[in-house]
Amino acid sequence: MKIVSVEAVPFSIPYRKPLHFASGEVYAAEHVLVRVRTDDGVVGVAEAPPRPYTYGETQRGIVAVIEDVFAGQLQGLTLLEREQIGARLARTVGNPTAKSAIDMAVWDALGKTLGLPVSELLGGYTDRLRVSHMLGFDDPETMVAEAQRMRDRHGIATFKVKVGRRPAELDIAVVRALRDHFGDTVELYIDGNRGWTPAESARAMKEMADLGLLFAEELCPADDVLGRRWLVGRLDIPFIADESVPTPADVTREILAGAATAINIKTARTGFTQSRRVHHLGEGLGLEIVMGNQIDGQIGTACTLAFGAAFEATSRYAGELSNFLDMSDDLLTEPLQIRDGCLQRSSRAGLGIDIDEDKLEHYRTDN
Ligand code: MUC
Ligand code: MG
Repeated sequence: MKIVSVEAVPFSIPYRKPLHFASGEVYAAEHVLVRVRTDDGVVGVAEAPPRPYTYGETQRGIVAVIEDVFAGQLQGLTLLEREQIGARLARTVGNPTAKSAIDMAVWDALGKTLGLPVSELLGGYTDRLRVSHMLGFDDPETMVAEAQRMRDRHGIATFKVKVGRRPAELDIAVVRALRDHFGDTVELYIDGNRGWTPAESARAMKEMADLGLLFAEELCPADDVLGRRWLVGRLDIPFIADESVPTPADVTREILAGAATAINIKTARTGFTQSRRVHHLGEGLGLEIVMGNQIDGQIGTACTLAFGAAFEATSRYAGELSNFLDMSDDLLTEPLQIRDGCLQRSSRAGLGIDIDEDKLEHYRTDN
């Protein structure tokens, strides 16, 4: 069970349908495949998605920090020493997706070594999650058509609508068009990625008061300290903190500050070990939890699913597990399949996924 190497392989897979949102846009999944090997020949995998506009990481930076700093620090530790692994990674500040991918690859290797699914090792609450699909910026007709396509093909009935544009009427028209089209048959919530001011957010929420929104997420920056507290205090639906809560300490700070009433857990930024801490904290504070999407590919989605299915609080709401559908291809031998609006986790050991080596050879960008 001793770790003998940690490998970081950059790859690039184009998006069939790019995603646009208030803080950035994605045209290709330029991620990093992380592989942790043990002296028994077991290989654990996970992926790190660079999100410079959210965490400041780049693809080359992720490869460099893993190769130059983290790989050497972990050599010789066993898969059971996960707190020691975390402590060594924590000597370097930042780099959340690089650290998380290593953590999740370690858990995958541990599950494979023990012959047990990671989701069961974490908590084993259920075997599936309902799926929420994220709709990027476009005009109302295109976004309604996209939602209808997701409904028809995959049975998805929960949609997170990206908002935060100026004027806000652009986004309000989309949410209204979705509600008019689907009536009460779908759940809708919005994510501003900090695009609006607190006052703009309050005005937009007033305009959408009749649209039955489930949540509002990061409409304005948490750094607008008093404005954000003012906004959250006047809403009658939960306000989700996403990019403002990448650590357990941030969750504590933002919740105690009145800057949010619910949280996203993203395994891409807190792995399994830290996500478990965030989950327990959220449970203790009585928060609503939504499993978020870091614009993950299928490897990242399998990780989100494994964690979300492990606990009651993380499987209560639909998880954001469908963004990979917008990619032109992926790296798994058996693609994930969303059926009847749900994604079922693998019952195989570890994460239950296998990398297609031919595809990796084709999409890797380091040779
Ligand atoms: C989301 O929920 O915000 C877009 C930016 C990011 O950090 O994550 C995605 C999705
Ligand atoms: Mg978000």
